[in-house]
Amino acid sequence: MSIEKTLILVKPDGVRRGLVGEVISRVETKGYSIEALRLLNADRALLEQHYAEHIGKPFYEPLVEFMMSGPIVAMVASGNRVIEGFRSLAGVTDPTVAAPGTIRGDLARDQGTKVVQNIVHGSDSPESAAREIQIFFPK
Ligand code: DAT
Ligand code: MG
Repeated sequence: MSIEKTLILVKPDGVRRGLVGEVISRVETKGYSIEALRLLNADRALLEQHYAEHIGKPFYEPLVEFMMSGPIVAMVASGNRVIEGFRSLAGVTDPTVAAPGTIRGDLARDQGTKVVQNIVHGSDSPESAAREIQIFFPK
């Protein structure tokens, strides 16, 4: 049985605020392993692939603009049930209601922008994880 992997992104708001270490620390403290990590400036083509499911939604263009607004950190984390586990560490999408104790609940809030800025991305299923890891770590 292969150990599960997930794609985690620290979004531009997280990098700008110096929260890369904090996110990595929460992942490692939980007991997951970091398998790969890179800092990059995402371009539109890459984000179109990554956020394909959201194309056409009202927040899609603001989402892409936000994700291109500064460097991001992409990483692959591994461990049993890490996909579900990281989503739990991240908290729900809306940081206003994300539970205290979660990354989004502790570190983010509504900024009044068209797109929700919530520090991190985490794959939501094994299929998404395989697809997204390939986008950010092709080989
Ligand atoms: P998640 O990142 O929790 O998996 P998602 O995949 O539904 O959420 O959406 C991707 C990102 O787009 C999300 O992190 C923040 C933004 N977003 C989602 N729904 C939104 C909405 N209704 N209004 C504004 N931004 C939204
Ligand atoms: Mg998602």
